[in-house]
Amino acid sequence: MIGKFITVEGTEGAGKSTAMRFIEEYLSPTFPLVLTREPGGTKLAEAIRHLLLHAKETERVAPMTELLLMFAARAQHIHHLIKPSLQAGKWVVSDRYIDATYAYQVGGRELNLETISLFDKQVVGDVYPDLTILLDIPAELGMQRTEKRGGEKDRIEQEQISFFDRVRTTYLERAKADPKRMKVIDASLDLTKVQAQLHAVLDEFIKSQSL
Ligand code: Z5A
Repeated sequence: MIGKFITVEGTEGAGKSTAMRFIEEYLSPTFPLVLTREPGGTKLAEAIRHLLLHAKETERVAPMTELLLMFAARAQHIHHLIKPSLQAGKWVVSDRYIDATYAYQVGGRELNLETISLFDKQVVGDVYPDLTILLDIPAELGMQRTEKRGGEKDRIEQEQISFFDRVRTTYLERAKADPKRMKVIDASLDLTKVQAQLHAVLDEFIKSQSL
């Protein structure tokens, strides 16, 4: 792969969308960027996203169905967008990716880790992020932020606080296990301080690429 792959992760309301805008502003003058998100990023993957987040009205989504749909969307995303973009030398920045599956489906839903690792190997393979920015925030504060923002909660956002606590713990455990790739940012601070941390992480990453 020639381009670089950056992912942004965090629990609900951590500020990922806000961070994506900042990253775009910061990198786009220098690097050819493709901004995307998961679940989603292609037409079919966006249709799967809609099923995943708004299927409540039709029938309850079983945890294993949720997992398989996440990976189905990801397979499309990798094949049609991420891989070709990286091969064309673009920098791909994705709002969520594989770490979200470990955090939400292993941590949150308590699905089997080995099953997910197997799909990780088969579907993601070597299309792993070069840098993952984890926006860390206590679940309660993240929920307060999204409540303040307003709008209807999707199916996953309606989970209990204990679910989001497990999601956060799993994210932090993954970051601890892979500190070179995953950089943790304190997202509970005000926007200027969050942006300064993002700035520092991106600068360090760019510097490491040009060595
Ligand atoms: N999911 C999964 O289960 N498994 C997977 O493998 C994948 C995903 C890939 C969709 O994700 C759902 O899919 C998600 C996980 C699951 N479900 N949940 N929960 P999503 O990324 O589309 O949805 P989200 O996590 O719910 O994102 P969000 O609610 O839009 O939050 P956000 O993008 O992190 O936050 P934001 O919109 O940038 O900020 C929230 C508000 O806080 C907003 O009003 C901001 O202006 C404000 N804000 C942001 N930063 C700050 C600071 N620093 N201070 C004060 N206020 C701030």
